[in-house]
Amino acid sequence: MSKPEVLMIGPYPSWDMEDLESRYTIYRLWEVEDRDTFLAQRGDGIRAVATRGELGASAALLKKLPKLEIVSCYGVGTDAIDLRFARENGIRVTNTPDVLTEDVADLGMALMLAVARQLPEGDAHVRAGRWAKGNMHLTTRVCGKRVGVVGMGRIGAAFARRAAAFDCTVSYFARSPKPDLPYAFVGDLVELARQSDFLVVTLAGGEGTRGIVTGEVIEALGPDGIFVNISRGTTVDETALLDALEQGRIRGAGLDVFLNEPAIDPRFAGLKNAVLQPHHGSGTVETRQAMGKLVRDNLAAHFSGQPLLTPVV
Ligand code: 8YV
Repeated sequence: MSKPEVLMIGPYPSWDMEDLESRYTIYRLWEVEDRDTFLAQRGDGIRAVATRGELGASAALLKKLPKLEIVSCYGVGTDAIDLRFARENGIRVTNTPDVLTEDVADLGMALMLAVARQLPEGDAHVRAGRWAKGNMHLTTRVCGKRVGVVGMGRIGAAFARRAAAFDCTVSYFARSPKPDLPYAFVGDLVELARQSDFLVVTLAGGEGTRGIVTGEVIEALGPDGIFVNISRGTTVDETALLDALEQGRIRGAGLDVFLNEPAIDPRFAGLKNAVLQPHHGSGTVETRQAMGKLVRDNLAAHFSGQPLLTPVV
């Protein structure tokens, strides 16, 4: 029997590629120069798409795959996949929830600590030999501070647990209060920012949260406030954030996500008060192995007629 044809939008680690290549006929879209011609020639044989969170699958692409049955996403966020098109056309969609939650929350804590305690400056102070000439300037305490968590899904809750373990007072903004959680719900994001020393965004991306962190929210955080984003760049008014950071209207930011990744706004590179990461919240060997396995297990389940493990659509 011929192997099912799978279109990959971007590469996965070698351990996944080897397994996928042994089970499926794999097309590597990122290596294709003329995508339109390729899709016109091969599109109607493709039964599955394997993508990544940040690469997604647009309706324009999905329309060129008339026999498509499933999109399997390496990532929890499916905001870059046209779910409505998938739903309307009977295409299943899976993602990789849970397995990455703790690592993304860890990176949120790491960014919060790195910005407040100015780890990059400390590192540079030691390496440049400035320590022998004098002590580094003092930084900002994290423990015991007021942390506002924006979004209280799996990642928000995992982050809140970590912040609570640092004796921080946690409050949160979400679509609705979560009565099971021991944190204060604040239904107004500007008010949450006003009450917080650290504002940490853990929301899902997509139209429902686009630009939800407005200039007014950033302003409310104030000159001592630190902003952290481990969700999607789309959730923030990025121009307002850059202006506030450049003008010192907030103290700093720890950012794992941006608009237009990886070609992010060059203004970020000039900021001394921001710690930047290359969308690496889930970027550990352990988590990426679990994510890849989940993508492969979902595809295997689909092609053997078993229930999907983590269906979105
Ligand atoms: C990326 C993510 O998918 O889970 C998500 O939604 O954004 C990330 O885990 C990751 O960079 C894999 O490409």
